[in-house]
Amino acid sequence: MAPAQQKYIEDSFQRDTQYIPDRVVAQPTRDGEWPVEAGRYRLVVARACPWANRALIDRRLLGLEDAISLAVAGPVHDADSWTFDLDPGEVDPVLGVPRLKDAYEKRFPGYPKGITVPALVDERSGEVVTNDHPQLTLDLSTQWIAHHRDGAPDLFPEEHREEILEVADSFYEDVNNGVYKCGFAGKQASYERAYDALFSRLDALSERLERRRYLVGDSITEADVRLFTTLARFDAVYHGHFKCNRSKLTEMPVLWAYARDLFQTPGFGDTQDFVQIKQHYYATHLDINPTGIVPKGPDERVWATPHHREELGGSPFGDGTPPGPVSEAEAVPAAHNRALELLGLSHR
Ligand SMILES: N[C@@H](CCC(=O)N[C@@H](CS)C(=O)NCC(=O)O)C(=O)O
Repeated sequence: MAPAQQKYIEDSFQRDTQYIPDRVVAQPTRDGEWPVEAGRYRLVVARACPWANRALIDRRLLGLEDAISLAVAGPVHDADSWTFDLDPGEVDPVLGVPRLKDAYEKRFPGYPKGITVPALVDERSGEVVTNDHPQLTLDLSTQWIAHHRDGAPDLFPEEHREEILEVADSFYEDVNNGVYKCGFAGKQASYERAYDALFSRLDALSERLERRRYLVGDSITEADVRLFTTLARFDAVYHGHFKCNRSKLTEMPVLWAYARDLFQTPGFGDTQDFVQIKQHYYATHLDINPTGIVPKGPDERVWATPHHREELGGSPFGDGTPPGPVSEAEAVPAAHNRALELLGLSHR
């Protein structure tokens, strides 16, 4: 089933990026700005979604788990909404609703657009606050500082902000969104255009990363988070389901080592649920996979192989430290990501 926000214009996939523009900020000064407050907001994600995965990784790297609670929707949504079908009684235990749509409708009755993740929901009112994930992820870094853990990295350092946004923008259209443009192309020519743009951008990124460990500066930044969530899904989904098949990630040596380096860093690999990732794409997009059959492979244990990227220098967390193990309540089941046990990244 096609996502509600999926649109074809002149046979090319067009992403709806008109978000609910509200923000949660340290010092609200105007309408549409909500106050940072620990225990007030619930981050709703689906583990499959690469955009939601960015927020999930940031929340973990920054140690915001106690400040912002987490709701995980089931991997397969219908045309109407993501649903909380993984929870007891198929109802989110905090929001008390079965569908994410209920939070959107509570704030905007008749909400006409896609019910998308990630979404931040006000636990008090049950109303959606924002689904503007590019802003939300930056705000986790810059507005929630008072609630960051000791040793939290600076994912959006002042001195690199311009470059981080420039680099992330450079691969957004061709890579992050590019895989969708390949997968949902309605005409051969638009597919080929997207495919060519995707792989030439990946080649350029390989070149950039050949001699530097991270995309910007010497430590992990928001730019790495934004590239990683697409690379993590590449061989499991985009190579087959979306026909991005010039090369697998495992056949692009620099990017593959870069992606494994991040995967093996606490906060990245331990948020990846390969079972849910595959279930979501293959069983939700029945227009491009009408049988709904979910492939068994590839074997994700290859993510645990050595990458040797530490030889390039850099330090993942700058002056900070890695996050501790993921809590049992938020852990990806071992059978859904068999690389984690090999890497000693299982839950505490
Ligand atoms: N429209 C936003 C939101 C993120 C998004 O598309 N999330 C997908 C899952 S990966 C979603 O929630 N789709 C459900 C829908 O569109 O109805 C974007 O594309 O950046």
